[in-house]
Amino acid sequence: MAAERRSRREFLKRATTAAAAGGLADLLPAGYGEARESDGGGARTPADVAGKHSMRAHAAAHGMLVGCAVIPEKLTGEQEYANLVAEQASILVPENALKWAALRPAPDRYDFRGADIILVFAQAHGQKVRGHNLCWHEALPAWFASTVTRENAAQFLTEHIQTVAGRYAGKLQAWDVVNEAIDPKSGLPDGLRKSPWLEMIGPDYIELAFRTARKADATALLTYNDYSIELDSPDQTEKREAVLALVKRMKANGAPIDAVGVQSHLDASAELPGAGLQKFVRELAAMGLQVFVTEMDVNDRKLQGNAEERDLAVAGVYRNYLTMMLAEPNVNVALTWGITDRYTWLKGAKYGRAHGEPERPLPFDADYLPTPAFFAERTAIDSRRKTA
Ligand code: 9MR
Repeated sequence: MAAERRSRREFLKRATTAAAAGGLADLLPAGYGEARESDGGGARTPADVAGKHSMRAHAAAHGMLVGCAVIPEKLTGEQEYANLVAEQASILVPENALKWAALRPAPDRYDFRGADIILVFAQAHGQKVRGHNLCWHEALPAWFASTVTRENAAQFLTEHIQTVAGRYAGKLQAWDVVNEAIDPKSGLPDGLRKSPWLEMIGPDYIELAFRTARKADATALLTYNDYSIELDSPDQTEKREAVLALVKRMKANGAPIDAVGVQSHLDASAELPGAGLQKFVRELAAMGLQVFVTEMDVNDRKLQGNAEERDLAVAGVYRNYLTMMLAEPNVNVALTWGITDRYTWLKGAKYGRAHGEPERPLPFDADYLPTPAFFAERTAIDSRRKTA
């Protein structure tokens, strides 16, 4: 343990030095390394990121909500995880607990235990909750393929939304009503994804889902959520334009949509999001829609360089991206996809760093210490106007 602490201290010192050398010192607060050293290197939630220095306190001072995807079993089973989520987040989203696969053990049974844990936790800690999601082509239960047909698909979708959105009516900040319905690579009209819902119900499934959600919950902000719509690359530009066209069609048809979720799974080795996304956010604002950063993390698996350099590159993406997004008046909510690198979905052979090193895509590392990305995100929040 002592050796582990020493190496953590050394790492933090090296990170500070690397930041200064790379001209990125402003990504880290003064004394980033020393602060950990004086708290013994093993202390949890160092004082400089707790209380009024926490992400949620900074977000509140700047009129916005900040938070992360959470795992109910960790909220109840791991005190350190629960403490960190309580301290840092003012909005939570279940990473998986509200998906069909989690909620629907059988066609005629619902299991709300995981989602309920999150709602209770949030209420106890003064946090809002987003719902994710009501309609997606993934995370469908095993029985789905053999049970849901062209004949009954619309009924299954409607009943699911009535039951789930109805149960939490009035309690959620927003619902991701339809998730990831656009995929120009599917080669279908309007860039629609070849999903079971499209195949069984047809393109109307999207508006059916939104209209049913509005009837079930009059207050949650109804959201369309998608990924790979951030960059100015040809593929992402095409996808973003298809999302905008979808929203415009929905508005023209009078379908109830309040917001678009930009997932923001970014890659530290790629270009930064820029003018295209900014224009998109403003076009949505002109239509009266909010934009949420719903699932941010920054993948560093393709980066060269040592751990400290890669951490700083990840932090640079956090700062630049969130500074751009949070400057827009209709962007007032930002969540990361998890809070600690210990439980990031980017783990494992597919996404891990070179040489088997773990990914560090989130604001807290696997030991629950803040990464440079934490300070970068907090700095971006601070770049917003202060609330009165
Ligand atoms: O992080 C989630 C992972 O644990 C699940 O196995 C997976 C399938 O349900 O979904 C992941 O979350 C996804 C989210 O629901 C939608 N956008 C992409 C996210 C990462 O794949």
